[in-house]
Amino acid sequence: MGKVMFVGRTGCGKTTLYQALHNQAIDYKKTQAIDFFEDVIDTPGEYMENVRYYRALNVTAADCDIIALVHDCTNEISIFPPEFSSMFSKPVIGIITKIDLCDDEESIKKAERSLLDAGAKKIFKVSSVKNEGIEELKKWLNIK
Ligand SMILES: Nc1nc2c(ncn2[C@@H]2O[C@H](COP(=O)(O)OP(=O)(O)O)[C@@H](O)[C@H]2O)c(=O)[nH]1
Ligand SMILES: [Mg+2]
Repeated sequence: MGKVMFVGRTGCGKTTLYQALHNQAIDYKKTQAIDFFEDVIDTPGEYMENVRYYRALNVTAADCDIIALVHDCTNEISIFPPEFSSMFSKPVIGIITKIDLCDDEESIKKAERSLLDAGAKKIFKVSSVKNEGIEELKKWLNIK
């Protein structure tokens, strides 16, 4: 699939997901700036939390092939406005993280609905900590 850009609020699990997708030890590290890796662009949560940074996300999207809206299922409120995907001219997927912390079907469904409303065309459900859904996402993104 080429390069994927992770977008989502601080703490939703973007950096941990990067580590899980690359078989790295899970190690907390605050993302202070945009991190460019071979197959992933990891963005700081502030870029999503502050509307003034939307433009920076948009510019950075030029360097990726697909955008992933990352949402933590324990968070009841989605940060993505409806049709958020329309600001990108690239395919947009949704990734629901921390599914190990959400055993009720309703919070997962809610997360799924908000990501679809934001314009995600395909939804993945993962736990980086329990290694659930990671292989499927890895395959789909063609991460080696
Ligand atoms: N239980 C659980 N915790 C997670 C998972 N993914 C991330 N976390 C935790 O959530 C916190 C924020 O993760 P981080 O990847 O830094 O979020 P980011 O700000 O989006 O990059 C860290 O304490 C992680 O250990 C997961 O799948 N399950
Ligand atoms: Mg981070």
